[in-house]
Amino acid sequence: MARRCSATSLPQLSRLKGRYVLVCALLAALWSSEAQAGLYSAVDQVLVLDADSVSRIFNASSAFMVEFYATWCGHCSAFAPVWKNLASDVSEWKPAVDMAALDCADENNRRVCTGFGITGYPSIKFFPAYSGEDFTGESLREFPRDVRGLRRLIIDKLESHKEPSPPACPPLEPASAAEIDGFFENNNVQHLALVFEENNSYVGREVILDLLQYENITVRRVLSSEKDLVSRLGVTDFPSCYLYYTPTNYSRLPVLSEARAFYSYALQRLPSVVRAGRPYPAINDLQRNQTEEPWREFNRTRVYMSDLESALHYSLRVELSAHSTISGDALTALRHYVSVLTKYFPGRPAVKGALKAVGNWLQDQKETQISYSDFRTALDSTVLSGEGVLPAGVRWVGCQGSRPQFRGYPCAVWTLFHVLTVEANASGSTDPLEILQAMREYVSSFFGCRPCASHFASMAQDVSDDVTTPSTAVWWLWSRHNRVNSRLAGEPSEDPHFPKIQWPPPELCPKCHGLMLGGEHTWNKDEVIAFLRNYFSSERILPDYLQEESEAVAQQKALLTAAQQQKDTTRRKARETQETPSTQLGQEEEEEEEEEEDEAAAVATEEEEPEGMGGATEAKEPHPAGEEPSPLVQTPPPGRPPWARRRISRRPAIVGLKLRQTQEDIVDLDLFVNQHYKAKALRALSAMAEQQQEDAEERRPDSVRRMKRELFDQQEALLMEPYPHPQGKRWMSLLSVGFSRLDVSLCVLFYLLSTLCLTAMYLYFKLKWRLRRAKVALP
Ligand SMILES: Cc1cc2nc3c(=O)[nH]c(=O)nc-3n(C[C@H](O)[C@H](O)[C@H](O)COP(=O)(O)OP(=O)(O)OC[C@H]3O[C@@H](n4cnc5c(N)ncnc54)[C@H](O)[C@@H]3O)c2cc1C
Ligand SMILES: *[C@@H]1O[C@H](CO)[C@@H](O)[C@H](O)[C@H]1NC(C)=O
Ligand SMILES: *[C@@H]1O[C@H](CO)[C@@H](O)[C@H](O)[C@H]1NC(C)=O
Ligand SMILES: *[C@@H]1O[C@H](CO)[C@@H](O)[C@H](O)[C@H]1NC(C)=O
Ligand SMILES: *[C@@H]1O[C@H](CO)[C@@H](O)[C@H](O)[C@H]1NC(C)=O
Ligand SMILES: *[C@@H]1O[C@H](CO)[C@@H](O)[C@H](O)[C@H]1NC(C)=O
Ligand SMILES: *[C@@H]1O[C@H](CO)[C@@H](O)[C@H](O)[C@H]1NC(C)=O
Ligand SMILES: CC(=O)N[C@H]1CO[C@H](CO)[C@@H](O)[C@@H]1O
Repeated sequence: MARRCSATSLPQLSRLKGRYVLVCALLAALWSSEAQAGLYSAVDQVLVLDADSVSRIFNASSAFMVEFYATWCGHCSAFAPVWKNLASDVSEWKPAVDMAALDCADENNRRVCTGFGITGYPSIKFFPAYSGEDFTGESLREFPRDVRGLRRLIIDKLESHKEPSPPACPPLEPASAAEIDGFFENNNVQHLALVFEENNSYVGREVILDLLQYENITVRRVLSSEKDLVSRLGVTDFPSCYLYYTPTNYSRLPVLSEARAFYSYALQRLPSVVRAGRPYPAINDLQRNQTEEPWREFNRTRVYMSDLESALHYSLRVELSAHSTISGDALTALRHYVSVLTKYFPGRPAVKGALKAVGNWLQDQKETQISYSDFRTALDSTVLSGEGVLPAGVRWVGCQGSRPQFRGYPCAVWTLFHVLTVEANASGSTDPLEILQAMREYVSSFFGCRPCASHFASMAQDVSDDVTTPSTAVWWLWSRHNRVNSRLAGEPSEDPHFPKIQWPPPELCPKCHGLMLGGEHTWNKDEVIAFLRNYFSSERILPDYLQEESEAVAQQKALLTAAQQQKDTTRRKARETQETPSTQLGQEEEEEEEEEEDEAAAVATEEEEPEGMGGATEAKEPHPAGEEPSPLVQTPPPGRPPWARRRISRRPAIVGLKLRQTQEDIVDLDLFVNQHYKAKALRALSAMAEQQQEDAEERRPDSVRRMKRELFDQQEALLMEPYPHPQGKRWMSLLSVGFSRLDVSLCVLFYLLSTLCLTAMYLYFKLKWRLRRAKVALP
């Protein structure tokens, strides 16, 4: 199938080709047996290996810990959470040692596993940096089954690593007094942190590795037996951590508890310590110039109503507008979303009134499908009926980013749902899953960032098992949010002024943090819930920077009038056009113009938005049709958040028009993926390039398949369907990859075209041959 499709290289179609090769490859994957999902996925920080990608562990600049498992083995599924937790626990160590897993139950990996001499599962092998292809790994027999033990094992392996050791691995051996004295002469860093500890403690080495990706700081361990230094600094506690500048200038690092997590927390956030490769955040980043949105001062430990109202505006007026009609699962999602908002949104009376009116309107809709423009009319006309008003435009406050591409909407979405879970608990809700289900459905049906949606969906699979009371719902959302933070720390989407940390940090909630017996960090569940219930409570939400209600009403009315006027004008124009002979064309134009008119209203509404968040504004941007940049090499246009970029024009009346715009979307999507999943995306994209030559889809690693599915789902959603899982396409979603009819029919079309082309060639040559024969036969 794939081969046939990719053989269609008619020049005029070549622009579409790359895309449809992918489509075809995915179709091919459907025909072949769907490989099993395995125990690890893209949301885990474990590199999923397979027969093709296993070569990555050879001659790599980092060492590898590889787990060989079988999906069906009970011990393996029991061990998988440990391996995942370990991977996220040591995710900062990746440049020195990376974590991987390989599913030996997968037919295609059988040969590889045999080659490594794997006989039982789970097995763990250590591959030092720069291992050769013929090296079968160092078996770690009787390995510990807990995170702490495994982490120490990794350190032991790194310490005994033979040359050449991983270049990124910092020195782990204890420092001597002489070394410390000459340190600043030989090194150009600002901070030197010394962890004083006993010979058998691992804390120092763990902190050294935790800080390995940070610049402007060096961490060394000093043993308690180093009497000279110990007495010079007057060290009495082991372990303890000191910041050392000169023999007379040093200070003890103030921490809540003397343990690894607290040292790392504190050191990573010292002034001028930055993650390597990230631009050093300039202080004046936050002082905007005249042309930009002014910076709104805010308290970082508070929640602002302005963010929540902006999130509502953006989701209801911009994000939803990507769906011209809403039905099926998407309609259910919308009903649930509006329903929890009506019940629990702790807003101003005017906003609550507007939400209530929209909720009632939705309830009155008995059809199986609604049009977005009707929904929008219902939302906007609440101001005319005096039921309330949802202010238009976005004003981020607590969710401001230091650059337009950072924070904003996704930050406010998190905040909104945290507030809703807390509010549901406070108002005595009896259904613990109400909010989380509404969130899951909203995110999966509408959230503009499609990869986020699929990651969230896979994280939220187990929600109904874990959440039994409204207060565990609060806890659940917090813990998933922290998992996302851990995965995204250091990614290009991270705002350097708002680093992604495990939240709340010790200074914000000291009681939330605790230590287990072995010195492992732990969260005090009850304290965290209590903290969240206070932090996100409705009484604490600040009303600063909110638009005045009267102002909002006046603005909304003006917008409605303007939209109405424009409608009248276009109607009149359309009628005039209709009177000319080509009536049919006229009608088409009218339809089209009505679409534009909606856009115009949306644009008008989004006037206040900082650049980049206005999805509708985006649609106006002309794109030179001739130069289609390659999706893989284009650099991102500055100043646009990835989610804004994909939300482009929604209701084109003509498919041809739509196709062109969708292509732009694809470019943006790739950028997004590139930005957000640097490493994973590179893996996946290179795999995809290979994909175009061969159709060995089932052998792809899970993460790659997932990535592709995401890419594909997103393209598909944009290309054809106003909502992701329309009922009419049951058979397609049954196959677990949502295909749109257009994709399938284009593939079939290509197939037919290539067949036609081949037939034509065949007929041509046959004719020619016959003519020649006739000529020869002539005397
Ligand atoms: C459902 C969902 C899935 C997402 N998936 C992805 C993804 O896969 N890839 C991607 O690149 N981006 C994803 N994002 C976006 C990403 O999580 C951030 O929202 C975005 O990068 C902006 O980050 P931020 O710095 O504003 O902090 P955010 O993570 O948005 O947090 C907002 C605020 O909430 C508070 N907070 C932080 N952690 C917690 C916590 N654990 N509990 C309670 N409050 C907390 C802090 O005050 C923080 O400033 C997703 C967003 C959502 C809503
Ligand atoms: C291993 O990688 C280095 C550079 O990273 C390269 O010079 C060397 O040739 C590679 N060795 C093999 C056997 O591939
Ligand atoms: C630290 O302990 C190891 C073994 O536990 C021992 O071999 C080594 O000599 C000790 N080093 C010091 C400085 O005591
Ligand atoms: C100690 O060194 C730090 C960093 O160089 C400096 O900021 C601080 O002022 C110094 N303190 C004293 C007392 O000299
Ligand atoms: C170290 O910090 C200083 C500011 O104190 C900064 O100018 C410098 O760029 C930082 N170095 C690195 C490598 O980030
Ligand atoms: C002001 O902001 C605009 C838009 O971001 C930018 O192009 C311009 O260079 C900035 N000017 C200064 C002086 O920073
Ligand atoms: C921010 O809010 C907290 C809690 O209300 C308060 O203690 C703190 O002083 C505030 N910070 C600023 C800078 O206003
Ligand atoms: C109103 C209500 O039911 N609040 C509950 C929220 O959850 C906590 C448990 O953490 C309960 O104690 C409250 O009663």
